[in-house]
Amino acid sequence: VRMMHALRTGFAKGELFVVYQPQMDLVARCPVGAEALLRWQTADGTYISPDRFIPIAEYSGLIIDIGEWVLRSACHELVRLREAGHRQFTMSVNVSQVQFRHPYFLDMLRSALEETGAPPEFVELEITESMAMEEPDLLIKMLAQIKHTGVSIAIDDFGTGFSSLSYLQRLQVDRLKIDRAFVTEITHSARGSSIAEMVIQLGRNLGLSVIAEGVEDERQAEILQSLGCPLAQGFLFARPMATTALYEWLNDEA
Ligand code: G
Ligand code: G
Ligand code: MN
Ligand code: NA
Repeated sequence: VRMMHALRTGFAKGELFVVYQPQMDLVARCPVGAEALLRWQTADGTYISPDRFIPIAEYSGLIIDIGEWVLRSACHELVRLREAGHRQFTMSVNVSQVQFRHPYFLDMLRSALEETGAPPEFVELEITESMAMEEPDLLIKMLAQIKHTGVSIAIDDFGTGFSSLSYLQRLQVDRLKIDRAFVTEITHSARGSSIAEMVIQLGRNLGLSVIAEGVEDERQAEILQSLGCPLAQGFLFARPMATTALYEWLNDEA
Protein backbone atom coordinates (compact mmCIF):
# COMPACT_ATOMS: atom_id res chain seq x y z
CA VAL A 1 0.00 0.00 0.00
CA ARG A 2 2.87 2.34 0.77
CA MET A 3 4.51 1.63 -2.53
CA MET A 4 1.19 2.14 -4.29
CA HIS A 5 0.92 5.60 -2.78
CA ALA A 6 4.56 6.37 -3.62
CA LEU A 7 4.00 5.22 -7.19
CA ARG A 8 0.88 7.35 -7.59
CA THR A 9 2.59 10.49 -6.31
CA GLY A 10 5.86 9.60 -8.05
CA PHE A 11 4.07 9.29 -11.37
CA ALA A 12 2.34 12.63 -10.79
CA LYS A 13 5.66 14.25 -9.90
CA GLY A 14 7.40 12.95 -13.00
CA GLU A 15 9.62 10.35 -11.33
CA LEU A 16 8.85 7.79 -14.01
CA PHE A 17 10.70 7.89 -17.27
CA VAL A 18 11.11 5.79 -20.37
CA VAL A 19 14.37 4.35 -21.68
CA TYR A 20 14.92 2.83 -25.09
CA GLN A 21 16.88 -0.31 -25.92
CA PRO A 22 17.97 -0.66 -29.56
CA GLN A 23 17.02 -3.71 -31.58
CA MET A 24 19.52 -4.86 -34.18
CA ASP A 25 19.54 -6.51 -37.56
CA LEU A 26 21.90 -9.41 -36.80
CA VAL A 27 23.34 -9.65 -40.30
CA ALA A 28 23.81 -5.96 -41.10
CA ARG A 29 24.56 -5.24 -37.43
CA CYS A 30 22.63 -2.02 -37.58
CA PRO A 31 19.81 -0.70 -35.39
CA VAL A 32 16.32 -1.20 -36.79
CA GLY A 33 14.17 -0.30 -33.82
CA ALA A 34 13.93 0.07 -30.07
CA GLU A 35 11.94 -1.24 -27.12
CA ALA A 36 10.53 1.32 -24.71
CA LEU A 37 11.12 0.32 -21.08
CA LEU A 38 9.71 2.02 -18.04
CA ARG A 39 11.94 3.22 -15.18
CA TRP A 40 11.26 4.74 -11.78
CA GLN A 41 13.74 6.76 -9.79
CA THR A 42 12.31 8.12 -6.55
CA ALA A 43 13.10 11.60 -5.18
CA ASP A 44 15.85 10.20 -2.93
CA GLY A 45 17.59 8.71 -5.95
CA THR A 46 16.57 5.07 -5.47
CA TYR A 47 15.79 3.05 -8.58
CA ILE A 48 12.88 0.67 -8.27
CA SER A 49 12.74 -2.17 -10.77
CA PRO A 50 9.69 -2.53 -13.02
CA ASP A 51 9.54 -6.14 -11.87
CA ARG A 52 8.58 -4.71 -8.47
CA PHE A 53 6.39 -1.74 -9.34
CA ILE A 54 4.54 -2.97 -12.43
CA PRO A 55 2.61 -5.60 -10.45
CA ILE A 56 1.61 -2.81 -8.03
CA ALA A 57 0.63 -0.57 -10.92
CA GLU A 58 -1.45 -3.44 -12.25
CA TYR A 59 -3.45 -4.32 -9.19
CA SER A 60 -3.99 -0.68 -8.24
CA GLY A 61 -5.17 0.16 -11.75
CA LEU A 62 -2.47 2.83 -12.09
CA ILE A 63 -1.13 0.89 -15.05
CA ILE A 64 -3.97 2.31 -17.17
CA ASP A 65 -2.66 5.88 -16.90
CA ILE A 66 1.01 4.90 -16.71
CA GLY A 67 0.72 2.57 -19.70
CA GLU A 68 -0.99 5.24 -21.76
CA TRP A 69 1.76 7.68 -20.86
CA VAL A 70 4.47 5.15 -21.86
CA LEU A 71 2.75 4.51 -25.18
CA ARG A 72 2.42 8.22 -25.90
CA SER A 73 6.02 8.88 -24.89
CA ALA A 74 7.22 6.09 -27.16
CA CYS A 75 5.06 7.27 -30.07
CA HIS A 76 6.32 10.79 -29.60
CA GLU A 77 9.91 9.53 -29.58
CA LEU A 78 9.27 7.52 -32.73
CA VAL A 79 8.10 10.68 -34.49
CA ARG A 80 11.23 12.53 -33.34
CA LEU A 81 13.45 9.68 -34.53
CA ARG A 82 11.77 9.79 -37.93
CA GLU A 83 12.31 13.53 -38.11
CA ALA A 84 15.98 12.89 -37.34
CA GLY A 85 16.16 10.64 -40.39
CA HIS A 86 15.56 7.18 -38.89
CA ARG A 87 12.64 6.50 -41.16
CA GLN A 88 12.62 2.70 -40.96
CA PHE A 89 12.88 2.60 -37.17
CA THR A 90 10.26 0.61 -35.25
CA MET A 91 9.11 1.23 -31.68
CA SER A 92 8.02 -1.60 -29.38
CA VAL A 93 5.94 -0.97 -26.29
CA ASN A 94 5.11 -3.47 -23.54
CA VAL A 95 1.44 -3.83 -22.77
CA SER A 96 0.16 -5.28 -19.53
CA GLN A 97 -2.69 -7.74 -19.30
CA VAL A 98 -4.70 -5.19 -17.30
CA GLN A 99 -4.35 -2.55 -20.01
CA PHE A 100 -5.18 -5.00 -22.71
CA ARG A 101 -8.45 -6.02 -21.04
CA HIS A 102 -9.49 -2.46 -20.37
CA PRO A 103 -12.62 -1.55 -22.36
CA TYR A 104 -11.04 1.63 -23.75
CA PHE A 105 -7.73 0.08 -24.76
CA LEU A 106 -8.40 0.36 -28.49
CA ASP A 107 -9.67 3.93 -28.21
CA MET A 108 -6.61 4.79 -26.16
CA LEU A 109 -4.34 3.22 -28.79
CA ARG A 110 -6.06 5.02 -31.67
CA SER A 111 -5.91 8.42 -29.99
CA ALA A 112 -2.27 7.96 -28.97
CA LEU A 113 -1.42 7.25 -32.61
CA GLU A 114 -3.50 10.10 -33.96
CA GLU A 115 -2.43 12.72 -31.48
CA THR A 116 1.28 11.96 -31.70
CA GLY A 117 1.24 11.36 -35.44
CA ALA A 118 3.14 8.08 -35.02
CA PRO A 119 2.79 5.86 -38.09
CA PRO A 120 1.07 2.66 -36.88
CA GLU A 121 3.09 0.39 -39.17
CA PHE A 122 6.22 1.32 -37.16
CA VAL A 123 4.62 0.72 -33.77
CA GLU A 124 4.63 -2.70 -32.14
CA LEU A 125 2.90 -3.85 -28.97
CA GLU A 126 4.50 -6.61 -26.88
CA ILE A 127 2.19 -8.97 -25.07
CA THR A 128 3.54 -11.84 -23.00
CA GLU A 129 3.06 -15.45 -23.93
CA SER A 130 1.14 -16.05 -20.69
CA MET A 131 -1.30 -13.26 -21.67
CA ALA A 132 -1.65 -14.84 -25.05
CA MET A 133 -2.89 -18.03 -23.45
CA GLU A 134 -5.65 -16.56 -21.32
CA GLU A 135 -9.11 -16.01 -22.75
CA PRO A 136 -8.30 -17.03 -26.31
CA ASP A 137 -11.56 -15.73 -27.75
CA LEU A 138 -11.12 -12.22 -26.36
CA LEU A 139 -7.50 -12.22 -27.43
CA ILE A 140 -8.22 -13.28 -31.00
CA LYS A 141 -10.85 -10.54 -31.30
CA MET A 142 -8.52 -7.91 -29.80
CA LEU A 143 -5.63 -8.87 -32.06
CA ALA A 144 -7.83 -8.56 -35.12
CA GLN A 145 -8.90 -5.08 -34.05
CA ILE A 146 -5.34 -4.03 -33.28
CA LYS A 147 -4.25 -5.33 -36.66
CA HIS A 148 -6.88 -3.04 -38.15
CA THR A 149 -5.12 0.00 -36.66
CA GLY A 150 -1.94 -1.03 -38.50
CA VAL A 151 0.03 -1.65 -35.30
CA SER A 152 1.88 -4.97 -35.08
CA ILE A 153 2.09 -7.46 -32.22
CA ALA A 154 5.02 -9.34 -30.72
CA ILE A 155 4.82 -12.16 -28.22
CA ASP A 156 7.31 -11.37 -25.47
CA ASP A 157 9.06 -14.04 -23.37
CA PHE A 158 8.23 -16.58 -26.04
CA GLY A 159 9.04 -20.15 -25.09
CA THR A 160 8.29 -19.71 -21.40
CA GLY A 161 4.60 -20.53 -21.77
CA PHE A 162 3.19 -23.52 -23.52
CA SER A 163 1.04 -22.11 -26.27
CA SER A 164 0.23 -24.82 -28.74
CA LEU A 165 1.35 -24.41 -32.30
CA SER A 166 -2.18 -24.70 -33.65
CA TYR A 167 -3.29 -21.92 -31.30
CA LEU A 168 -0.36 -19.72 -32.30
CA GLN A 169 -1.32 -20.15 -35.90
CA ARG A 170 -4.77 -18.71 -35.14
CA LEU A 171 -3.34 -15.58 -33.54
CA GLN A 172 -2.65 -12.58 -35.72
CA VAL A 173 0.80 -11.83 -34.39
CA ASP A 174 3.79 -10.55 -36.30
CA ARG A 175 6.82 -11.37 -34.18
CA LEU A 176 8.13 -13.79 -31.56
CA LYS A 177 10.66 -12.64 -28.96
CA ILE A 178 12.90 -15.47 -27.82
CA ASP A 179 13.09 -15.19 -24.05
CA ARG A 180 16.44 -14.23 -22.55
CA ALA A 181 16.64 -17.53 -20.65
CA PHE A 182 16.90 -19.47 -23.91
CA VAL A 183 19.50 -17.10 -25.30
CA THR A 184 21.62 -17.61 -22.17
CA GLU A 185 21.34 -21.39 -22.59
CA ILE A 186 22.73 -21.29 -26.12
CA THR A 187 26.34 -21.34 -24.99
CA HIS A 188 25.78 -23.38 -21.83
CA SER A 189 25.31 -26.87 -23.15
CA ALA A 190 25.42 -29.01 -26.24
CA ARG A 191 21.67 -28.85 -26.69
CA GLY A 192 21.41 -25.36 -25.29
CA SER A 193 20.35 -23.85 -28.55
CA SER A 194 17.48 -26.23 -29.23
CA ILE A 195 14.67 -23.98 -27.99
CA ALA A 196 16.04 -20.90 -29.73
CA GLU A 197 16.39 -23.01 -32.86
CA MET A 198 12.82 -24.22 -32.57
CA VAL A 199 11.44 -20.68 -32.20
CA ILE A 200 13.45 -19.46 -35.19
CA GLN A 201 12.16 -22.36 -37.26
CA LEU A 202 8.62 -21.77 -36.05
CA GLY A 203 8.85 -18.12 -37.04
CA ARG A 204 10.09 -19.09 -40.46
CA ASN A 205 7.30 -21.63 -40.96
CA LEU A 206 4.57 -19.27 -39.82
CA GLY A 207 6.05 -16.28 -41.63
CA LEU A 208 6.71 -14.36 -38.42
CA SER A 209 9.60 -12.11 -37.52
CA VAL A 210 11.83 -13.40 -34.69
CA ILE A 211 13.98 -11.41 -32.28
CA ALA A 212 16.32 -12.80 -29.62
CA GLU A 213 16.45 -10.83 -26.39
CA GLY A 214 19.14 -10.64 -23.75
CA VAL A 215 22.04 -11.19 -26.14
CA GLU A 216 25.09 -10.45 -24.02
CA ASP A 217 28.06 -11.80 -25.91
CA GLU A 218 29.39 -12.24 -29.40
CA ARG A 219 29.22 -16.04 -29.33
CA GLN A 220 25.50 -15.96 -28.65
CA ALA A 221 25.06 -13.46 -31.50
CA GLU A 222 27.06 -15.63 -33.90
CA ILE A 223 25.16 -18.79 -33.06
CA LEU A 224 21.82 -16.99 -33.38
CA GLN A 225 22.88 -15.59 -36.71
CA SER A 226 23.98 -19.00 -37.93
CA LEU A 227 20.58 -20.38 -36.91
CA GLY A 228 18.96 -17.75 -39.09
CA CYS A 229 17.69 -15.43 -36.39
CA PRO A 230 17.21 -12.07 -38.11
CA LEU A 231 17.04 -9.71 -35.12
CA ALA A 232 18.52 -9.32 -31.65
CA GLN A 233 18.46 -7.09 -28.62
CA GLY A 234 20.75 -7.11 -25.60
CA PHE A 235 23.63 -5.64 -23.66
CA LEU A 236 26.10 -6.78 -26.34
CA PHE A 237 24.71 -4.07 -28.60
CA ALA A 238 23.29 -1.51 -26.21
CA ARG A 239 21.65 -1.06 -22.84
CA PRO A 240 18.32 0.67 -22.48
CA MET A 241 19.09 4.39 -22.75
CA ALA A 242 17.51 7.76 -22.12
CA THR A 243 16.73 9.64 -25.31
CA THR A 244 19.81 11.87 -25.39
CA ALA A 245 22.07 8.85 -25.01
CA LEU A 246 20.07 7.00 -27.65
CA TYR A 247 20.64 9.78 -30.19
CA GLU A 248 24.37 9.84 -29.45
CA TRP A 249 24.55 6.08 -29.76
CA LEU A 250 22.67 6.15 -33.08
CA ASN A 251 25.04 8.78 -34.42
CA ASP A 252 28.04 6.69 -33.41
CA GLU A 253 26.53 3.63 -35.11
CA ALA A 254 25.90 5.45 -38.38
O1 G B 1 13.67 -3.26 -18.21
P1 G B 1 13.60 -4.40 -17.24
O2 G B 1 14.29 -5.67 -17.62
O3 G B 1 14.00 -3.99 -15.86
O4 G B 1 12.04 -4.76 -17.18
C1 G B 1 11.57 -5.71 -16.31
C2 G B 1 10.18 -6.14 -16.74
O5 G B 1 9.28 -5.02 -16.75
C3 G B 1 10.15 -6.72 -18.14
O6 G B 1 9.39 -7.92 -18.10
C4 G B 1 9.45 -5.71 -18.95
O7 G B 1 8.68 -6.30 -19.98
C5 G B 1 8.56 -5.00 -17.94
N1 G B 1 8.32 -3.64 -18.39
C6 G B 1 9.21 -2.67 -18.63
N2 G B 1 8.60 -1.54 -19.07
C7 G B 1 7.28 -1.82 -19.11
C8 G B 1 6.13 -1.07 -19.48
O8 G B 1 6.17 0.08 -19.92
N3 G B 1 4.92 -1.70 -19.35
C9 G B 1 4.80 -2.97 -18.92
N4 G B 1 3.59 -3.49 -18.82
N5 G B 1 5.87 -3.72 -18.59
C10 G B 1 7.09 -3.15 -18.68
O1 G C 1 10.32 -8.91 -20.44
P1 G C 1 10.96 -7.92 -21.33
O2 G C 1 11.53 -8.53 -22.55
O3 G C 1 10.11 -6.75 -21.69
O4 G C 1 12.19 -7.37 -20.54
C1 G C 1 13.20 -6.64 -21.12
C2 G C 1 14.19 -6.40 -20.03
O5 G C 1 15.40 -7.14 -20.24
C3 G C 1 14.58 -4.96 -19.93
O6 G C 1 14.26 -4.54 -18.68
C4 G C 1 16.07 -4.90 -20.09
O7 G C 1 16.65 -4.05 -19.13
C5 G C 1 16.49 -6.33 -19.88
N1 G C 1 17.61 -6.67 -20.76
C6 G C 1 17.78 -6.25 -22.01
N2 G C 1 18.91 -6.75 -22.55
C7 G C 1 19.48 -7.53 -21.59
C8 G C 1 20.65 -8.31 -21.55
O8 G C 1 21.41 -8.44 -22.51
N3 G C 1 20.88 -8.97 -20.38
C9 G C 1 20.07 -8.89 -19.32
N4 G C 1 20.40 -9.56 -18.23
N5 G C 1 18.93 -8.15 -19.33
C10 G C 1 18.64 -7.48 -20.45
MN1 MN D 1 9.48 -6.71 -23.62
NA1 NA E 1 11.00 -10.71 -22.35
